[in-house]
Amino acid sequence: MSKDKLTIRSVQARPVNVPMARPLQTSGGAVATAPLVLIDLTTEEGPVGRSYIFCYTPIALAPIARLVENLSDVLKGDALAPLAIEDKLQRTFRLLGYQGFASMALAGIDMAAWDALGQAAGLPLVRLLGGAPRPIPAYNSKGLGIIGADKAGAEASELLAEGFRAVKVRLGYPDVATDVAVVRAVRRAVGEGTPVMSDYNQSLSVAEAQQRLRYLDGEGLYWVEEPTRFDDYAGHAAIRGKAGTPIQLGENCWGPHDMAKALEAGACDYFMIDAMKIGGITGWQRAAALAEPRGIPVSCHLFPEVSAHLLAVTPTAHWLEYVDWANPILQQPLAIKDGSAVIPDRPGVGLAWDEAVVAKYLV
Ligand code: SMN
Ligand code: MG
Repeated sequence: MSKDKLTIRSVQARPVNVPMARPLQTSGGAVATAPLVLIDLTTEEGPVGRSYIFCYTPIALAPIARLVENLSDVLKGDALAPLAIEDKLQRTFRLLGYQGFASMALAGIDMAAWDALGQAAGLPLVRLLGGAPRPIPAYNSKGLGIIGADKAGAEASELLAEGFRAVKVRLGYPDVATDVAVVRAVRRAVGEGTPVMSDYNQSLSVAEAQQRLRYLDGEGLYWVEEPTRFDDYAGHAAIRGKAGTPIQLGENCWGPHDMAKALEAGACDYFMIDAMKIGGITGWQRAAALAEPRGIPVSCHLFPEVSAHLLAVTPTAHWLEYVDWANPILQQPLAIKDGSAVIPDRPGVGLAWDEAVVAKYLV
């Protein structure tokens, strides 16, 4: 059978709850494990597209996996064309609404579909999208939760020692003095030249954020992420208007439409795309096209494996957020070399499950 025209046979979704070496406490909530739904999209012609979606809490695992599998019958027999799939699933969910679980399911299927296309073409995703592999600068984001100034310095050194040249620290301690003490502890550990990103995880009011940033502006932070609730774009714009540190947001924007509103409001200097919440590879490309004419540097949020390919075809590509949370269930985790992610020279995204480990963490 020809592989240049693929037909969807089935969509399988498996919920796994993967332990994290460093559970992450943020000021907006804790992530204690990596609750992932693994998607296998099987085609009649052979290629199996793979993706995972990140559910934030194990409570959401089973319902999201069920929702994805319920789409198997909706898509069975359809041509494997991501744009047509997106159109069909958006119509399926139009009355329910496009945010939340439905959007996560749609994005997971989109990423698996593009993966299958890459496999059929024998091309890594980056090449399928017209780009060429290159090293993608990465910061280590898998630690430096709310752990206090006493522990932050040592943890920052450990994160850098894993081969990175930048780290991200979570802020939002009960008072700004502790925020500053933590940032200074990290700075002492990593040295002057190392970018230190920071993240408030939506925990401050607008006024509080403006006040804290007056203290933090002198600390040389590379960016301050989500100082207030993610969808208060006017609030972010007001914070940004007074801040001397660049404002980063975007991980919680659902689709390019939310992103357009954030950019329209002047909410941020930098934007970070979450491959799942933005709508998969299809959504990412539209998002990248919004950022380019405005000159907004684009980083990724989570999903480092697929995001490495996508940043390589994003004209204003900035930083890859590295977390290793899916590594235990992957046969070949994303490699880091000289502070940058290495895009694998394998067809598609390059994800393959380590089935023995998957079996262990299956919910
Ligand atoms: C984050 C990511 C994933 C879960 C919790 C918190 C954080 C980040 O906002 O940007 O890394
Ligand atoms: Mg964040």
